[in-house]
Amino acid sequence: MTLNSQILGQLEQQAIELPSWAFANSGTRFRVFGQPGVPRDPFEKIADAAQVHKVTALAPKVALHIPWDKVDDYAKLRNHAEDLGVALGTINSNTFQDEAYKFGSLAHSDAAVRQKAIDHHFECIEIMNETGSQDLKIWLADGTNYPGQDDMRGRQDRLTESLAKIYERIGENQRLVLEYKFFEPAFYHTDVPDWGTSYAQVVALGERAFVCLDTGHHAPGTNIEFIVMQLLRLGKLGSFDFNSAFYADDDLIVGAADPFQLFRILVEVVRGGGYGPDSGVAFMLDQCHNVEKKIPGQIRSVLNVQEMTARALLVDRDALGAAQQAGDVLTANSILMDAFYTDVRPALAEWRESRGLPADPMEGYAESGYQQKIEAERVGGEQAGWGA
Ligand code: PSV
Ligand code: MN
Ligand code: MN
Repeated sequence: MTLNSQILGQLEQQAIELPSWAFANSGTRFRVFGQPGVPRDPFEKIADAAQVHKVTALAPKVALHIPWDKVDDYAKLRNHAEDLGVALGTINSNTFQDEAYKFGSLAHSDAAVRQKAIDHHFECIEIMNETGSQDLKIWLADGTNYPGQDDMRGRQDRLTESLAKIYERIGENQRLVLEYKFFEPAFYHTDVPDWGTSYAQVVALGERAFVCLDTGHHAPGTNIEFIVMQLLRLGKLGSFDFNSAFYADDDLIVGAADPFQLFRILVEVVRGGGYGPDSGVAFMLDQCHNVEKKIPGQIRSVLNVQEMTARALLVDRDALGAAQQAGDVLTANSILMDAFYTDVRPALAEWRESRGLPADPMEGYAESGYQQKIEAERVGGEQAGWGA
């Protein structure tokens, strides 16, 4: 099995958005281990993200998180990004770090708190207008810890109303993307816990509202590729937050914990028309690099996505369809496994070299001297926001 020119043409179109927060210091609730050379401001986060794109040609956009990436002049930030060969991408809102949001934000029982959260999203939309961003991504920590703590039905109704107000402000060429997560920080119920709830909410909003699927936001054992298939079938898969998990929202390097799961997801993405610039499906990473270095961590991640996409594109669709139609279980399964077990790394390395990229981008970055430079120059780097 080889990567023919058609597959290479498809791979050339791959674009993965990097999260700005992956470059800053992050950790767990137990400890944030600071690293030398981490960015001190959003400008430096973008400079680091641009290094990933430089050695891989895979990561042309950087997602921002507000207020973690708040600056006085977004046009300046946009120009800075463009000068470095990348663009500003998704704007992520934050309604989980303010004292007012102790009992929720868009679903809160107090209208004043809901309005505060809505206003924050209005501010995010204004920022999107300046950064040229297409997507407003909303992940809510809203939920309760104890049965009876609040009325789940009332919260869901309030959430619908709040989202409608935000959606009204979304521009013609913008989208609202609603992310779900089954638990944490709320431990009894979460207001947007699953794809079905996110789907119901975005369908009620309209055609520019979509679901965001974060691969780490499901209970262990969940068949995530089935959800991918269903959302693509329904035309409501807006974006991915890729990462990997052994247990819950681990935010580890995508493809690290379960490469086969990443393959199965990408097979459904390709099957469902979710791959490519016109698919309407944004590939994003949502990861934390707590113990490994940040920039190489992101390089490893985008390469993992590229390798697994190549394998998904290798699946012999015609032969698979015929075997499925004939009820030939073992042949159908082996066609899929043949693609999964194909080592595409040598072919990808050769292809990169032919495009003027380092055959091994990890090595290319290590040899660039950038890491040594930032470690020497930057003192007092930022926390991602999680530990702040
Ligand atoms: C919290 O679980 C979370 O990891 C969500 O996945 C968001 O996408 C991300 O934080 C940034 O807000
Ligand atoms: Mn996420
Ligand atoms: Mn998460």
